[in-house]
Amino acid sequence: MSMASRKPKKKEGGGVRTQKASSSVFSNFEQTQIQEFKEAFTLMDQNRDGFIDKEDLKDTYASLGKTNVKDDELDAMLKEATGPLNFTMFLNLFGEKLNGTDPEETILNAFKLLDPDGKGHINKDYIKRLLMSQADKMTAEEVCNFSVPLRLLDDENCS
Ligand SMILES: [Ca+2]
Repeated sequence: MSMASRKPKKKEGGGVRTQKASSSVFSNFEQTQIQEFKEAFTLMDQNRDGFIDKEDLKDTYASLGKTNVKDDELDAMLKEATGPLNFTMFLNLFGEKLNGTDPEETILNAFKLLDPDGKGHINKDYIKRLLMSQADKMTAEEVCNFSVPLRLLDDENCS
């Protein structure tokens, strides 16, 4: 057999390829989308240590005017993560849900996650300030134009 001298095929990587999971989740999204997710993540990572934990969620809710969130609810949210909730994990968990066609929509989707029942407990002035300072810096009119149909803002100033 002339094939006898075949080289043993080197096993790819050989070891654990932990990077694979993270690179595949990133490859699901456009670079610009990832940037948008990063903005949303940064907004929620209140103490900027690269991980979203219970305190961050509490602070995020508090900054949105919602201070009566139960620990149980926060634990339930964090339980969805299989490890520390860093940006990669955040993408894995929320990427699909956050996916929007533009930065504003992405950020709004992030807020919808924070107020899943649409009870409107999110402070509308905060959202407005946010939308007018983030991304493409929307005007007050633009904020009205898309947030009212989405029932995110029930703003009497929007006509
Ligand atoms: Ca944090």
